[in-house]
Amino acid sequence: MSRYDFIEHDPFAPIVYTYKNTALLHKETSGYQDIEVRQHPYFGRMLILNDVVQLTERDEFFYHEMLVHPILHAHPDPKHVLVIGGGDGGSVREVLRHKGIESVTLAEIDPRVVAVTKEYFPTLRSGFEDPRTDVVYVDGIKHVQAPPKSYDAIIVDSTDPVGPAENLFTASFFKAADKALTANGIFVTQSESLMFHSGFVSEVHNRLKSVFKFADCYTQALATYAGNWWTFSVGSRVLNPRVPIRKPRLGNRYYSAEVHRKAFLARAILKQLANGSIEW
Ligand code: AG3
Repeated sequence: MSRYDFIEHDPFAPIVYTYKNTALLHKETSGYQDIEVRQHPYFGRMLILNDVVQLTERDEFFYHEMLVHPILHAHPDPKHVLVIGGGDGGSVREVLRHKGIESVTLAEIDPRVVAVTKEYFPTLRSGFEDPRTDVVYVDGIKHVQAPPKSYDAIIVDSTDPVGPAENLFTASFFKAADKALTANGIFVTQSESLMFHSGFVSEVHNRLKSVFKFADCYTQALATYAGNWWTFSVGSRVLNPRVPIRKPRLGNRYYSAEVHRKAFLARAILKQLANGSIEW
């Protein structure tokens, strides 16, 4: 198999990453985007959408554990969870590890992302085989505007805010998400790099603040995303996301109560975000 370098074209990032010695395993253009799967000597298999790396086998657990577990541990008893985007199944897999989950709805716009990742990423697909999982191929915005049920948690595992995912970061989407939540429901979205996109993180934070009593933000270092210092933005009417109120189950690779508490931004930095941008 020929091996060659893959250069990431992330329109949202001021730097360019080159992954050395990748092998192309799959390439197609779906109705929504270009989908590629590559094999890398260090990162393992990589999922690439529109030339932007979405996950690698090597470090996806940091992203998926840190997207899912903080809000689910801040909730006393999550039963019904909605994942928007996340067609690779990684977030669904993590949700299902919580005892007491009765249903996970995955609202993914592109059926081909699900089909391709099911075929090429065996460590991600367990959630698709679970009877509690319901996959619907729909625009996440449409789904929250007319939700079939109320959710205890809504998790947005989207691509970058360019193209179709742009609408998933608007105040009107956050309002619709709030309505689709139960009274003590909780919301989280991946929200880009604190280093490179702090203006955007600030916009997301203030939009969440205009809808939810608790608007907060935590971070996780992720080697595979340009900017590395990745943010996750949270909204909730009644639950303080900073406080893990249930004991983490054993067996996480990274997430723990200690990690949860340390992940949240210092109040002074959150304040700067609320004021429009970070001073660096
Ligand atoms: N979701 C995409 C995270 C953002 C990636 N952006 C970037 N590299 N510029 C990841 C999907 C994994 N379930």
